[in-house]
Amino acid sequence: MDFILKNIGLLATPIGTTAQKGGAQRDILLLPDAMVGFRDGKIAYAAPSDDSISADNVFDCGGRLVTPGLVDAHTHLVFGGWRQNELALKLDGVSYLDILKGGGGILSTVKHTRAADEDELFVKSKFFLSEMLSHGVTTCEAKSGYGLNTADELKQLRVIRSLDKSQAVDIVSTFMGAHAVPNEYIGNRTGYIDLLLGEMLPTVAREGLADFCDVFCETGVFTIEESRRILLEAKRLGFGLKIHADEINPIGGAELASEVGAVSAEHLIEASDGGIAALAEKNVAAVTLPTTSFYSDKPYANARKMVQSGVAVAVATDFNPGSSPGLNMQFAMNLACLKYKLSPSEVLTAVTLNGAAALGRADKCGSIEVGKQADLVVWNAPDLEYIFYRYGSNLVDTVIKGGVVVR
Ligand code: IZC
Ligand code: ZN
Repeated sequence: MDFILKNIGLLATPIGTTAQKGGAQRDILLLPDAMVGFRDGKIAYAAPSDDSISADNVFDCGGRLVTPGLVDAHTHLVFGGWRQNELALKLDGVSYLDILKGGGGILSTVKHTRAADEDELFVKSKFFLSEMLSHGVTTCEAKSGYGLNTADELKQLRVIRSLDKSQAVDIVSTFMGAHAVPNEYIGNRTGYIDLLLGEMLPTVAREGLADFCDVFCETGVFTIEESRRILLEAKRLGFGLKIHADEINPIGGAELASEVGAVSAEHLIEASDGGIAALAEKNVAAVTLPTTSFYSDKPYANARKMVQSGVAVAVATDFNPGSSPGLNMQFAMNLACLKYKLSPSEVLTAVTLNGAAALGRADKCGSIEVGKQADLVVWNAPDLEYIFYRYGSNLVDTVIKGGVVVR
């Protein structure tokens, strides 16, 4: 063994290489007095303490809680500028979609992202990743969608690729050219969709710059028909599919996710009962985003119903400069527990194994099991309830990524 974590007070982890849904979402392993050993960056032992096992490096957890590293399965990580000016508009009751219609919102971030060069975006986002890591995140997703032309979408995706290679957090990349229709195509939506299908998607595919394709399927953004067309072409080119579905209006995004065979549907605040049933039927994971509900002062997704219906529920931050300018997964976990009424064990699965499954990585990370990447968090906490009960402080003691202490 290269490395041993000993004196773990409680090891808490979901088990499996696929998403856990229904009753299985809360069916986690809770092992007191445990030990975890690593070899070559992978977990080689995870079981009750055993004094006969030795290693070159030993880390004493001092009786603390250990969980898998957190997976933030939905972020808009790479962007220019900020949007603090929208706070006053929000307080005056101007809606997110009205801000966008007025050329602000996403379109304001597009302006600043286009104006920024790769180095600037890289340095800014790298700082976010280090903050995410310090809060326990070892894998995240990052979407493009603030370029909205071929060159600037590619620029964002190249920054994501460089970031993945240059720091500890693993990043899964999603192409989201269908985030909004850019100013120069307002009045010519079809022209933009033709550009997206004819130039952006094939180039991103050829350069291998993204694993997934996502569409903001929403009133005033992309319709169900437009989203279907984009997603089916992305599927044909080999992308996994994601959809921003039924966030603000119940227009059938969840049903579309099921129809096109998406890996995940995201937001789902307004998803219909039929939409939730459709997700369950086709094994589409629900990536729910409670900090967005909090920050936008919107209702919370019915995650309890999703679990009851057999949908695998993940919880992520939606970190972006508009509707969720916070990247603390621990706050998302607090809200998922308090507002979704999910139990601590259900939320733990949501932010580890189910998040990994929503990124197609459940065979590699998301649980503490022999053969998986050694991505773990040692918490300043004696048990699992504690990290849902305390809020507002960073409760991470130590983060281990690929068998190395990184924080
Ligand atoms: O920049 O507003 N919802 N896209 C869809 C976002 C939020 C990000 C943004
Ligand atoms: Zn989003």
